[in-house]
Amino acid sequence: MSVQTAPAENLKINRERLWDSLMDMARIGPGIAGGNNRQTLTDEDGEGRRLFQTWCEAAGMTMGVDAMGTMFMRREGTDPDALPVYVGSHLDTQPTGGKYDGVLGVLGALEVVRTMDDLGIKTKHPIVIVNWANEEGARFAPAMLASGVFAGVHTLDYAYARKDLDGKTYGAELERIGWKGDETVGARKMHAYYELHIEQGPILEAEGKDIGVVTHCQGLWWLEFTLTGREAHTGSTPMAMRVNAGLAMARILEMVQEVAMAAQPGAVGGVGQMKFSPNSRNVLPGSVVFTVDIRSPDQAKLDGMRAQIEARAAKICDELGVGHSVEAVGHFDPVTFEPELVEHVRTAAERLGYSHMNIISGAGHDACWAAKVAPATMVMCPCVGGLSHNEAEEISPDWAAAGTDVLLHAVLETAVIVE
Ligand code: HGY
Ligand code: MN
Ligand code: MN
Repeated sequence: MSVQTAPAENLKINRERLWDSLMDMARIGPGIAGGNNRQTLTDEDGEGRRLFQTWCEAAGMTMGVDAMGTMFMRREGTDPDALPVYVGSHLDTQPTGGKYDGVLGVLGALEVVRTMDDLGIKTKHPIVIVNWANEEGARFAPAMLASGVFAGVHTLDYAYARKDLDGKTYGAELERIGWKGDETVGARKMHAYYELHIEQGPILEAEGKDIGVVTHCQGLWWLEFTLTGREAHTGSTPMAMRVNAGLAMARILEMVQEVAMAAQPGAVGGVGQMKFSPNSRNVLPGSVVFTVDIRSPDQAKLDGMRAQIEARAAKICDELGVGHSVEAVGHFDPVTFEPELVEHVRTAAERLGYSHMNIISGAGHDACWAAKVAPATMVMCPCVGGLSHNEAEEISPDWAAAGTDVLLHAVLETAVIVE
């Protein structure tokens, strides 16, 4: 009989086993400065997937893989007809990524299942652990590509056609590493979705809190600008004769900073990737391609920044005689997570005696797309100095354990313990 009992406050995960699994995974696709370079659909990603599969199958779970390469590991519930509670994140990393971004959420979910197995805990709803493919969007834009297809935001054809900087497509690379599954993307229905993730910002550590109760996630635009100048000699071309796409890019970056600062509080804007062609020291660039990343939890502010940046960028380029085009290559509106699940996270932190505070996620996560198709929320733990997307990303074993303990309790509340 399924009863809605709350997990006991002394119910906790095996923190040593969790930390060992994080360190074991971190050995796959090592970076050059202590972090990871396990970019999506690389051989290293494939190796990490196989290790995760081995661990899950050793815990008696069965694997499904969809046509985007997302992995689903199922632990049976007592009611086979009940929709599963999904718990997950991503194993792919940035090229100079940390050991915990995404990985804590996937291996924290595995630790939840392992703890349930240790204690013989049965739940009405099955549990499914998810390793979403291509969350980072570093190699194939946009970020959260596979969860976006799952939520019906992108088509499979669009996703397969996405190219990396070497011109390789997502579809070809997925075939190459042998992780193109046969499941229809998005066919699975979720009872609920939870994601544990490091904050990737400084707030929780600065406030001395163990747990972030994530109520919302800020929205995002990725605006890819292509500026067209005229290739010319950097030495013999008089300044007045230049059609300088590099200068236009610099003025646009300065303008983005100004627009984001004027939109404070609660707005960010910047550029992480740019490409000069022909990228030769003594040739003025014929083409400059770069992506502006702007975000805000406030819809009007987010869209207002986009409109202002596009209008002012056009003016900057016209003044310099530089051609320009802009394409939105990534977008999601601000997300409000499911209040009932948010409350499960909050009461779990209180039951376990962990300090906590409400927080809005600054980074995007697969939970943002999961929230379009199911009740969803997140649990966050601090990270040292708020640093992430950097090989020096660090968390404490205490923070990892606290976040996973809360995840365990919230998942059990939703999956319903069966005595
Ligand atoms: O871009 C993001 O917010 C996430 O790290 N993919
Ligand atoms: Mn992440
Ligand atoms: Mn990330």
